[in-house]
Parts: sequence; C-alpha cells; structure tokens
Amino acid sequence: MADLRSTFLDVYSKLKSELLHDPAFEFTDDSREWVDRMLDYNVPGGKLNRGLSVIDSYKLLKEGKELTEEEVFLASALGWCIEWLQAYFLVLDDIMDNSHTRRGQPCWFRLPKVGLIAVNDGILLRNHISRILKNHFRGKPYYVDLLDLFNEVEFQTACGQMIDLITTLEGEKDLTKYSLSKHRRIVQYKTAYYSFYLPVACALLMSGENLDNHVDVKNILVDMGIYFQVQDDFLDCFGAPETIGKIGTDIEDFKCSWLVVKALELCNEEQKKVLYDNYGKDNAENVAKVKALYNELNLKGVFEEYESKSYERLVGAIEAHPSKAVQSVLKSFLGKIYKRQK
Ligand code: GPP
Ligand code: MG
Ligand code: MG
Ligand code: MG
Repeated sequence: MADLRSTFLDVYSKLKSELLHDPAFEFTDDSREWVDRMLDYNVPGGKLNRGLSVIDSYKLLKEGKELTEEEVFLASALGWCIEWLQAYFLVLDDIMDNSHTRRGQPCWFRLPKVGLIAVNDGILLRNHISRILKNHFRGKPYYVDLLDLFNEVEFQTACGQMIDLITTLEGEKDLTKYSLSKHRRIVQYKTAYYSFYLPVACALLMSGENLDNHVDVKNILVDMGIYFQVQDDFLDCFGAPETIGKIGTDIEDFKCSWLVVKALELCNEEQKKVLYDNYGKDNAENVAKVKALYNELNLKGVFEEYESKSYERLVGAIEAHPSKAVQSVLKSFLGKIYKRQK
C-alpha cells in the first residue's frame, strides 16, 4: 500500500512536469513557478482516496492479473485527473463557502498573494485535466468516452453546487424548505458522482467496458456517495478540525446540511425557534446555540444509527451484484469510508 502510494506520487511529479513544459504556452520563470506552487498547494495534499481507488478498482476488475507498467501509469494518470478535478472544485468551493482552512492549511484564496487569482487557478486546474487526457489517452479507443465522462460528471457537480448555494440565498433564509429529499438531491449531484461513480467509471472504461451496461454499479456508488456526504456534514460540526483539516462553516452558511434537516425533524416548537433564530448567522454565539441544540437532540446518536443502517443497506446491495470482481471493487470503497473520522 505504501508502495502504491509512492508510485502514485511519482506519477504526480511526472504529470506536473509535463504541464509545466506544455508546448501550447510559452512559460516564463514567474508563470511556471506560480503553477508549480499552485499545484503543490492544492492537488496532492488530500487523502488521495479518489485517485488511488482508480488503480485499486482497475486491479480488482483484472481479477488478480499482474498489471503492466503502462497500465499502472494510465490508471494512476486517471486517478490524478480526479484529484485535479477535486482540487479545482475545492479551490472554488472554499471561496463560495467563505471557508478558512483546508487540509490543515489556509484555503488557497486566503493567501495574501493569491486572493481571487484563485478563480483563474481553478479554471487552470480544470484545463489541466484535458491536457493530461490528451497527452496520455488520445490514441485509446475509450478516449471519447473518457472526455464525455469527465464532462458529464463536472456538469452534474456544478448543478449540485448550484442548488447547494441557491438554497442559502440571503433574504430568503427559510428553514421550512429544508427536507431530507432536498438534501439528498443536493448531495447526490454535488458529491456522489465525482467522488464515487467517477473513479470506478474510469477503471471500467480502461478495462474496455461500456458504461451503459453498469447502471446498477452506478446506483450503488451514488448511494454510497450520499452516505459519504452525510458523514461530511456530520464532521463539519462534530469532527475535530485537526483531524479533518478544515473548520466547519455549514451553520454560519445556512447550509442544507443533514444535521439541520434531522434537527428540524426531531425538534419541538421551542427548539425550532432556537434554530430559526440562530441558524445561518456568522457569529460564534449563534453557532454555539445551534450546536448545543444538536447535542440536546442527540444528533451524534442519530447519525450513528444512520451510519450502521446505511452500511447494512449498502452491503446488501453489493452482495446482490452478480459479479464477484465488481463486488470487491464496491466493498473496498465502502471499507475505506465506513466510520471515517476524516
Ligand atoms: C462538497 O461540499 C462539494 C464540492 C466540493 C463540490 C464543489 C463543486 C463546484 C462546482 C465548485 P462541501 O462544501 O460540503 O465540502 P467541504 O466540506 O469539503 O467544504
Ligand atoms: Mg460547499
Ligand atoms: Mg465547502
Ligand atoms: Mg462540508
């Protein structure tokens, strides 16, 4: 595993070096240094789960056959494309969510030298994906499907992000419109497709599969992605910032978080008033009152219950799948996130 990770990181260095010498642009020392620093700051510093799982999944789909060096490189390159996509989303998401820290350091846009240059850096990160795909996959029979996949998933994520944002609009702050079905719609689009379906879909395309034949796999992965974002919502409030590497902002941002939806479901009239009066205010006292209410309602316990129920449901769905290889891919994914602390 340590080995796979270091091979994976070697591929990062190679891809970065290609991008820093992209013949389509005449780099100066300054511009090359900017991109170099921007990439190191934003791309490789996460858990790398999404990226590594392309290699894992591809291996499992090959059912134990030793991968060639080229296959390892290509699966890693696709894994890095997902990590680049994630970096692009996070750089922009942190601006939109007014966040302060990410992966244990200030958000990129918070650096005094960066500010809103981060918006263009996000656009560059997105373009790097197309450069990487062109450099390494143009000759492959699945190249068009790969481009289409990244485009589709990016579109779904941007739509999810849009509904995440427009539900919080200032002046229209209205908790009555928050429900589990609204939450589900937001997180399915903003998180599940790119975080869960995309890595497996990349591995399937590399294996020569037609994605139209794997709708059942997609449904299970989307379900898993929803569970993953519920964990993210939970950790936003209850996670340790030192562990999750970020300080939560969902309460301040009036987000349609799983926690607020559950709180609305469980609260009495008096508690509802506390929520209405304090949710969505960028003030430590208001936030503390919301957190106290979450504790009063035992949302930790409610979440633990949700977590074990989701796990059982997902295992059931996975075991009903006809292919053992696909089962191992899905189980490996689920194993990585079940009861995660970060
Ligand atoms: C996670 O939401 C969703 C994304 C990072 C997708 C962003 C999409 C864009 C098109 C920019 P989140 O805000 O809960 O994540 P976090 O808690 O990590 O900030
Ligand atoms: Mg967000
Ligand atoms: Mg965010
Ligand atoms: Mg979050």
